[in-house]
This record gives sequence, C-alpha cells and structure tokens, in this order.
Amino acid sequence: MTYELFYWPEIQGRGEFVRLALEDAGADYRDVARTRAGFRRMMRLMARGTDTPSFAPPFLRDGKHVIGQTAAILFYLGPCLDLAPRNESKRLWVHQIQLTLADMVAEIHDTHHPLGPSLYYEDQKRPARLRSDSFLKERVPKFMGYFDRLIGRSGGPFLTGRRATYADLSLFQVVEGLRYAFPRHMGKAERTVGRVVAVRDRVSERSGLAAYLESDRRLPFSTEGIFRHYPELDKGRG
Ligand SMILES: N[C@@H](CCC(=O)N[C@@H](CS)C(=O)NCC(=O)O)C(=O)O
Repeated sequence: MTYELFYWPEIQGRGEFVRLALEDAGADYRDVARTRAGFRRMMRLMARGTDTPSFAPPFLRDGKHVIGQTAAILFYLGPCLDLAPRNESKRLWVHQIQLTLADMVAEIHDTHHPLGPSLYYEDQKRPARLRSDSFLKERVPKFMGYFDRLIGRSGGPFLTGRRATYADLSLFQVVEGLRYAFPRHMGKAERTVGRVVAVRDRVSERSGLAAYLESDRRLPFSTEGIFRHYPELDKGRG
C-alpha cells in the first residue's frame, strides 16, 4: 500500500518531519499535492470527504486511516517504519519528545510571525526582532540543552538510546532549519550541545536520508517556510 502524504507543495514546512521518516525507511509514498489534481484533492479532503478532516496540513492517508497533526502521524508511522520502539512506554516517551520538538517548532515560527500568520513579516518586523532576541538568548539554550541532556542520560548516541527514532530525524531537521535561519547565532550556540550536533551528523549519514537530502525531492529552505533567514533577526549571540 502506498502512503499518501498531503502537504503544501512549495515548502518543506511541517510536512518535512513526516517526509524524513518516510524517506529514511525507503517507504513507498506519494507527495500528493505536488500535482494540481493532488492539490485540489488535498483541499477537498480538508473541507469534507473524510470522517477525520484536518485543520491544516500535513496529513497522511494509509488505506482507511486519514491522520493529521505531525506528531500523531509520526506516532502512527513509527512502528510501521521501524523508527519507534515496540515497547509501549518507550513509544510514548518518543511521542513526548516529538511533542516537545513541535513546541519548539511553533516558537521558531513565532520568531518571524510573533503577531500571528495574518500579517506579513514586513508588518511585524519590530516585534519579530524582540521575539527572536529572546528566543535565541533564552529558548534555544533551554530546548537544546534539554535534548542534549536526554541524549546523555539515554547513554546515546540517540535521544532514547542505541537506535534512532523519528524524533532523532526531527531533531536533525530542527538543527538544519536553525542553521539556515540563524547561521551566526547557531555557530556559537552549537558549541555547548555537542551531543545534539552528533545526532544531527549521524542522522544525515543514514543511507535513506543521505540519498534524499541530495535529491530534488528535498525542497530548499526559503523565506516562505517555518525556518526563515532574515539577517536582521540573527543576532550572532552564543
Ligand atoms: N499542529 C499542527 C500544525 C499544522 C500547521 O500549522 N500547518 C501549517 C503549515 S506548516 C498550516 O497550513 N497552517 C494553516 C493554518 O493554521 O491556518 C501540526 O503539527 O501538524
């Protein structure tokens, strides 16, 4: 059965967290909305046409299941793709970590849109500077320090131990996105979270992912996505 992934066609966005898991596992999947007809189907499915309509993409269809919310999709896919532990409490632990990553992703979005998605970045530049400043100074070390400690207490090399899970792939994506958005700041901030950087490096070398990252299926980061590079927001503080 081919998985169907529904996400906006021109950005990595939150769809990328799901895509990384599918690509890592070499799963058979289609990025449905990358064709015009598929895009229309995505909009129809959100409006009606399923008993479990999503508020926003990404969502995934696997046979009779239509699942929205990035963390819920990964919770479902994890065992199927061998990217989650079999043991229930360990699986819930990975889910908890993924939800914390989702919290961080929401804060990353708010660095450039602190007043909400209805206004353009250009209309909220000043609040965005204030928000980015405190995000870089306080929240990056708090989140990254937390993930770094988890790797330490698991015995490593990954977040929950010897085997990589979808949460490690998501941590990779967060580091990549932050490097794109805040290159000056991250150059310094990464020095104190060596275990997180090591997870990022290990994940990038996994065979399925390395091939994907080189392919044209991996869309570039841009100032349309969640991670945006605006030089004026990147303070270069470590
Ligand atoms: N909590 C959801 C958030 C989904 C979400 O915000 N999707 C964005 C794109 S990344 C969107 O299309 N939002 C439209 C909206 O909020 O109106 C998840 O993690 O999947």
